[in-house]
Amino acid sequence: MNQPTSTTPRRRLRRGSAIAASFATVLALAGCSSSSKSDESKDTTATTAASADSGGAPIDNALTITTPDMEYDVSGSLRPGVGAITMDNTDDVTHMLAFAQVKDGVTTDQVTAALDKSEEEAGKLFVDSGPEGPAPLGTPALVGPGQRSTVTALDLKPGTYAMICFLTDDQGEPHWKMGMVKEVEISGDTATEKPESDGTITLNDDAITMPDDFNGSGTFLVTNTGKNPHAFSVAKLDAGTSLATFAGAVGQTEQAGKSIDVDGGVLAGGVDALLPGQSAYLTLDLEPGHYGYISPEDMNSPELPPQHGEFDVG
Ligand SMILES: [Cu+2]
Repeated sequence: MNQPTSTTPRRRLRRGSAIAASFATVLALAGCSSSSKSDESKDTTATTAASADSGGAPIDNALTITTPDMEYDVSGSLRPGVGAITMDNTDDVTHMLAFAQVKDGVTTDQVTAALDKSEEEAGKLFVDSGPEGPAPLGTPALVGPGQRSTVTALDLKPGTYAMICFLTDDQGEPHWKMGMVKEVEISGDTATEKPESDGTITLNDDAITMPDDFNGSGTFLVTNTGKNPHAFSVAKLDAGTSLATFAGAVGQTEQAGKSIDVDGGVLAGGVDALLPGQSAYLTLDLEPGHYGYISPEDMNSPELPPQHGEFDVG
C-alpha cells in the first residue's frame, strides 16, 4: 500500500533520527526505495556499545530502554556528549527507536497529535529537521524480540528527545499509536569517556569491511567512509534461510504496511543511519548461530546491496 510518494514524508522523520538506514535498506531490497542521497556532511559522531561481558553499556553515561508491551520503559539518564543508549527488546515483536531532539517545550502529546496528521507535520516539531529529517545521532537500529543493541552517541546535545517506533502490526497500526512515543531529557555536564574499541567496521558505498578476527562479540568502531548515509544491521538467520530471502521478506512486509516479524530470522540490532564521515561504536554480544549483516542505503534493486556479508558465531 505504500507507494514511493506516500512513503516519502514518513521516511523523512525516520531518516537521520536513527532508524532510517535499516529501513532504507529494507525498502531498497523490496525494490522501491527512493533515492536518499545526502550531501550533509555533519561532523556528528556516534558510538554504539553494549558490554560483551555484562550486556550493559561500556561507559557510565548510559540509558537503557526496554520495550514491554508496546511502550518504551526508560532507566538511567543521559548527559550531553558521549552517551550510551541500550535498546533491550523485551517484547515479542520487533521494535525500533527513532531518537531525535524536539524543539523547546514540545510535549509527547504534541508529537503524537502531529504524527496523527502526518509524519511531515511531526517533523516540524524537531530540531534541525531539514528535508531529510533530523540529523542522525548514531543510535540502535531495528531490534528483534529478545535482542539488544547498545549505541553510544559521541556528540549528544542537551535538550529534549523524542523516541518513536514507526513499525506497524499486521493491520498497519503503527506502534507509536499504541504507546511507543516517549520523551527523555539530556542535560548536565558533558561526558567524554569513550568505550574501548576492539576493531573497526568500515561502511562505504561499495562494501562493508569487517575486522579480521570478528566473532560477533566486542566493541567496534563503525565508521562511514562513503558519500551516502549508511547503516549497519545484523540479522540472525535460521538454518536454510539466506540473508537475501530474510531481508527481502522484511522489506516486502514493511512495504505492505504489515508487521516485519517474518519467519527465517530475527533482527539482532546494529547502528542506524550514519552520515558520510560519521562514526559510532557498536558493541555486540551475539549468541551462537549464523548471521548476516547489511548496509541498506540507497539501493533501488531487489537484489542484495554490495554492502553485506555473513558470519558464524560459536
Ligand atoms: Cu515498535
